[in-house]
Amino acid sequence: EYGPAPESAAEVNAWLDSHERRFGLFVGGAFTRPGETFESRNPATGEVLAQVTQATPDDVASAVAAARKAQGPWAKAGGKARARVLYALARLVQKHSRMFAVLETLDNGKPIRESRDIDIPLVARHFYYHAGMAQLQDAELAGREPLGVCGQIIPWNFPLLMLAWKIAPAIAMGNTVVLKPAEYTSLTALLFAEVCREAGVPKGVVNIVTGDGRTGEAIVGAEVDKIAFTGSTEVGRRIREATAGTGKSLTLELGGKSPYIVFDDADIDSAIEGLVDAIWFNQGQVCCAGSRLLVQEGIAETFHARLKRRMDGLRLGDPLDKCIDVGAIVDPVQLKTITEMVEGASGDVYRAATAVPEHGCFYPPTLITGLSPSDQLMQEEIFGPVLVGTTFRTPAEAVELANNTRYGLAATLWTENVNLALDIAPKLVSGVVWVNGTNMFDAAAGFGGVRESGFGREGGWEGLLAYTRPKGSPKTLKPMPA
Ligand code: TXE
Repeated sequence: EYGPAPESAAEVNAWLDSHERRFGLFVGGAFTRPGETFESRNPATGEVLAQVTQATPDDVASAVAAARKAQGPWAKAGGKARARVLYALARLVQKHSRMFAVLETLDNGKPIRESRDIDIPLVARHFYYHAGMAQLQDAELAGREPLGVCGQIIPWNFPLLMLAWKIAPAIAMGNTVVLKPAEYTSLTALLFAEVCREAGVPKGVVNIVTGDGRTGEAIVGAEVDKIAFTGSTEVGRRIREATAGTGKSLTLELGGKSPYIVFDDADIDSAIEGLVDAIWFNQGQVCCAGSRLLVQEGIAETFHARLKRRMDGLRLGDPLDKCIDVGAIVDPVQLKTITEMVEGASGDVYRAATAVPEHGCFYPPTLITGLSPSDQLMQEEIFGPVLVGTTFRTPAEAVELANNTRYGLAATLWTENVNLALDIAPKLVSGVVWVNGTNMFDAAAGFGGVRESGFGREGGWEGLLAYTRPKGSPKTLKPMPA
């Protein structure tokens, strides 16, 4: 059971070889011939996994046309018919889960334990949940109709899971989609395209176009009815500007600098385990990562000492190894950003005394304490395995520090005092607040931010309604008069 399992990559390699390691786009239910391509690499080894097509604006227009053609019949098919397709997708994700997990780990660098036990099961759960919700549209949601064609742009940190968050509710409600995975991690989306064929998804309902930001811009500018974006705050701002006045619906799920507050009565062991999950899960490349540690003064010394000991025990290395806790950073560019941000740090920097592989994009778990609240590292998203922290004296000060950010995606607090938790949680300006736990996700619960973390919710009722409008509202593709 333990140790690297190279044989698990054999079926993935066979699949990549069956495409001669060159992929076209998935448009209208079939793969196009590869156009101009770029490389997708394994960040743990630097090995080129495949060549992926850089979709042009014309390619995007073809995909949108295919989605447009498919949309009417898909909406008319009704909730039950759509549910059958979503259930088939869920079952096939489970059937191919090993292949999806290994491919995700090879392409993204995340530990196989995470892709196998978290990402892929949550993907299946998302399709099961939305299969159930699709049927509701025939009854409880009969007063609402789909938006039409949705352009969806996703990041590289949870490639298949973000795809599921976007595609499942959209197609459940009768929309069709043109989705672009991030350029670092296109491969599980392409495998998913193949699974769509196996599941009997009608041609044109799901279209996958690969490429970088230029392809993303083409989607934003195309004749679509909605843009759903998850990624950096900077690009989110640009998309908001580009869609303003076009009548396109928009949801943005952006960055964060989420506080992780530990009160002096907290169960320290649990709070430390929670912290490992909050900031070292997926190498800290998580939008809601608990990346800002706020510890009450009375326990700060003990807490930091125990945390450092726990950090030293984290194992870094080959993401395919089932014993590994921390895998590879997604790309050399991201690794460079993290390295430079930490090099410029003014506080006390503690690097875990764990062995770091010489080659590949690896960065050790790092803790930086003694920073002032206004310090750049306390304010900016690092998006890596780097925790920054300071201390507080009173609950009021904790709230003030926690809210001292331009973001508002998630917050975690640890205390054994339920009254304190109930008092503090509503005062935190945050899309989600977790108490004595962290990273708790479910398809039935809405997730999303406030402030510069974006707007709109994914999952739950709100996420579903965001892919519909009241029946009979005018289609608003034309620019509004100035
Ligand atoms: O993100 P981008 P990057 C943050 C994190 C990270 C930083 C940079 O801090 O270090 O962003 O990462 C597409 N129009 N997050 O550069 O560029 C792009 O191709 C339309 C937080 O990779 O935002 C990809 O598919 N689309 C975050 C997607 O946007 C454009 C997750 C995200 O890439 C585009 C990722 C454009 N002009 C990064 N430019 C989170 N909240 O989880 C790029 N894209």
